[in-house]
Amino acid sequence: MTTVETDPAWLPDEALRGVGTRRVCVRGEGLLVDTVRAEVGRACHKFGGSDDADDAACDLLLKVVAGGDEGPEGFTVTRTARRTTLTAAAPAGLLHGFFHLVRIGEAAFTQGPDETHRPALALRMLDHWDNVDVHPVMGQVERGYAGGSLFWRDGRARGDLSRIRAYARLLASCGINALAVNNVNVHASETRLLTERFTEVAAIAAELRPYGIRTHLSVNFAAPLLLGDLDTADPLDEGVRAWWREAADRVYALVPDFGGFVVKADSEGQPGPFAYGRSHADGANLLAGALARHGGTVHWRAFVYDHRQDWRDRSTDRARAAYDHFAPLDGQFADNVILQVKHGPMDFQVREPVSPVIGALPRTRVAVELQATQEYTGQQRHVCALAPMWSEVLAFRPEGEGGPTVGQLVAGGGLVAVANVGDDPFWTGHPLAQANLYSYGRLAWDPTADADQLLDEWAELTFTPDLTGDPERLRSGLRAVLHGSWATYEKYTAPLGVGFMVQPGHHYGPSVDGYEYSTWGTYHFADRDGIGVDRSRATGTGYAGQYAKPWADTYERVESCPDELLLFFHHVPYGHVLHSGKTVVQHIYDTHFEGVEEVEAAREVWAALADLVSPARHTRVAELYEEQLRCAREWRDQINSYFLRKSGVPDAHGRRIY
Ligand code: GCW
Repeated sequence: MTTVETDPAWLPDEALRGVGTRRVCVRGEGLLVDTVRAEVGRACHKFGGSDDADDAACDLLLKVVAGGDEGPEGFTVTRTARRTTLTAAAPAGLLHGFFHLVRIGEAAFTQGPDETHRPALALRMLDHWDNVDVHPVMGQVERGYAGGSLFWRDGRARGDLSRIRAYARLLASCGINALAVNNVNVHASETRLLTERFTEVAAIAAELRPYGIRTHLSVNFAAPLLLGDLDTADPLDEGVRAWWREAADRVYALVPDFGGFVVKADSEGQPGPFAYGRSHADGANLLAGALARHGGTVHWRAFVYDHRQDWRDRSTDRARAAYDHFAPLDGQFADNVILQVKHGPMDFQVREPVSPVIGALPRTRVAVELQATQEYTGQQRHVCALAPMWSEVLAFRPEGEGGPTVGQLVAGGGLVAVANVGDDPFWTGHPLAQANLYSYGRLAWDPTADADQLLDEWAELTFTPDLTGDPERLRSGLRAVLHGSWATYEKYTAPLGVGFMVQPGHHYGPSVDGYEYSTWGTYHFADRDGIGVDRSRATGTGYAGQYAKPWADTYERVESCPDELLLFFHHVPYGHVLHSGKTVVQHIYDTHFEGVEEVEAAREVWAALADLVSPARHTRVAELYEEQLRCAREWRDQINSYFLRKSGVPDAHGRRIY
């Protein structure tokens, strides 16, 4: 691997030229206004503008106007021939507005209609699955593909926190405003972050704060017990309540703007309220009670299922679990509890239906959790731009046509993504994986934004210094490698929504039966005649019935189920003809050949950009394309061979299958 200095990602100096060449005036007070002032100062110093123009003489005026109606984070841009004015009702709005101006570049200084922008979602969060200690199996960052943790090193918070400040700046510039600093699997030493080690969290919070990012902490539900203070963690025990109250009080004494707790309870071995015969509402409300008077929030994860099931037992369906556990609890959660639901019912597969939980708790604040880290989507060795998938999720209407979108339903809860960042010089390992972080933040700000446009926007900023040679060739090359990359990845991996087929444990690369006889509830049931999981009400697990009527009906029947989800909902013969007109098995062969061809083509497109892209970035991506291609061929050949051998049906085009 080539090494480079820390990459500027989507904020290369050059991207600030527009602001930096102007006579700028910043008005207002407070930490975030000071941040804007410092940004302006740096840009002007670099590009020869002035950062101390007075109101009358400036051509860019940024000011906080108390009483404005932009809300806590919104802003208004007014562009006349003489001057561009950015106003915000609060400092956070000024900061977001500043980065908006950076994003639109010279267009900020051409005349145009007034525009007011406000985030659709108040909470736009990243969850870091970072461990303080290096975990023997999971390493330092669980499902991390970009090196070690940005926050933790050698068993404690890093001494040099400057990179965290740079990170906060990147996050703020794409709209993110909250971050959890440790893994939801809270191991022994991480449990102590809440108590005697909270000063380390406070030091990190101090670096995130100037960019408007609130710090959250993942906590261990059994902390009062595990830390040896009490002999129970029962949520209804008075002593347990007092323990959490005191813990929260100490936290807020050090970090008054602390965001709250993230909790993975009764999930994959983490402790939870079930041990005491209590419900998840009891558990969540315990922590909510401790945080309420400080304005904190509990993010309670809905990822609760039986991870020790018997593959012989066809009646248990992991996909059903979150709904079965949580839908009956609607109305029982405190106001400062947010139920955090993975976007699909399983686990961040390349294709899943939208989780039926999202629309099932109208009296509960629900947040949707996405996975920016590419656990099942190529582990940041493959290009897989996820914005198109996330857009589909956010545009889904759980109640059918006329009902609200997922983006609208999560307005009270927010959007969360598992971070894809580490201490790698490119932040995300694969340089093009930065696009996932960026587009996530932008979609959280505006869930209706066009996914491809966001990818273009990311490219335009990131490649600003490279856009001097032959900008149109570079732009179209970047579009070609990014826009269709999720579709390509889907083609060469698990077909038609069936999921998994990955190597157990680390989840990289193919293993068709890797999870077929395991305890994890992730099966495809392929035999000589057919494949897929019957989740219908009529003859299957009944999962389809967890949706509101229009979707329950759509998914229930093979005829109306969309092709891309067919094997998620139904077990069908290999000869079943899809809406596309192809049989299932021919679809499998065709998509796997095509997927590899598309990777070959993308690799060529990238190679042809060598003269336009900075060498460090170009080389890193080129190296990774070799691995992506090797792995895609492995997927193609294992999947195609598996289904040829199972079904005995030859490829209609006589291509090579092993
Ligand atoms: O996707 C799975 C991962 C686990 C993860 C878990 C979760 C943090 O394989 O590594 O644990 O989900 O979301 O809790």
